[in-house]
Amino acid sequence: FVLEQAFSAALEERQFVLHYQPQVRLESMQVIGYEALIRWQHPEFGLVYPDRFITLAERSGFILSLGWEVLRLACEEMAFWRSQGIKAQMAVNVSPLQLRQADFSDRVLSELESYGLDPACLELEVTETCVLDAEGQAIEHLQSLRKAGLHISLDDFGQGYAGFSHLQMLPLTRLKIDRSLITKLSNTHNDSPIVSSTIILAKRLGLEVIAEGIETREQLVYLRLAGCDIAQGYYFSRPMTADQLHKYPPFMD
Ligand code: G
Ligand code: G
Ligand code: MN
Ligand code: NA
Repeated sequence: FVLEQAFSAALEERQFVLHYQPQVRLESMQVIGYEALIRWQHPEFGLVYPDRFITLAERSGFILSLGWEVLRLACEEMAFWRSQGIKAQMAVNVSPLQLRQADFSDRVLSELESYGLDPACLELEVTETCVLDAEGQAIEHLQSLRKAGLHISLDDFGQGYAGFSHLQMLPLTRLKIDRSLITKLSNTHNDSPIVSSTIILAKRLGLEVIAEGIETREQLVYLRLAGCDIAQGYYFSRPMTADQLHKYPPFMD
């Protein structure tokens, strides 16, 4: 199959790269970490975004190899940060299919260990579908990783089922409010009962709240008043290449 060959070749040629988008704690306005976002640096087509290939990678099973490559790249970058004395977390997106691997949690922990990294510096972003998906194994993996100190966040909350039961079934530390809800803020005169009550709900469950897709100062002010802990979006920064990040580290501001 042609696409599968292209994927494997790209992996071998190290054509997959991570871009990093800062996450800002609203209380201190300091960058506390970055979300790693994958891109395919294609020799012919240029920079290819994940919406063009993640679904295909999931269908072909390539997402498993790709997932380990992403983790390796993230650990490499975090090891570099550590060598520079930079304390920042890394959030990595995880496909539900990855959580079906019997050795998933063990392998994540041994990867962290091989780079000498504290598990608390890694956050896994999972989606609600992983609950429906993997016959309990997904949740067990997340529980062991949580126990080992990793952060687990529920990504894209408010986009799909937004099921309350999922919030209690998963060993979460953070809830990520989907961009679509944040975008709507500006159209509703910056008031949203859905956003503000989601924040209250999350806090009652002992979770930190991250809002993604923040683009305006008005959204920032609203979210801060509503008790949101952390924010991410173009208002602060677009996802940056490693070079950009090293040259203009926003955490130095
Ligand atoms: O960066 P961008 O907005 O184009 O990302 C689009 C989507 O791709 C996001 O929903 C994100 O969750 C997903 N994505 C980005 N990087 C990864 C990755 O490393 N693994 C997986 N499974 N999904 C990713
Ligand atoms: O994991 P997830 O699917 O949520 O990935 C977030 C995606 O949203 C990334 O592809 C990122 O490039 C994109 N993104 C991040 N901040 C903003 C923003 O402020 N506005 C818009 N339109 N997209 C954003
Ligand atoms: Mn994400
Ligand atoms: Na998201």
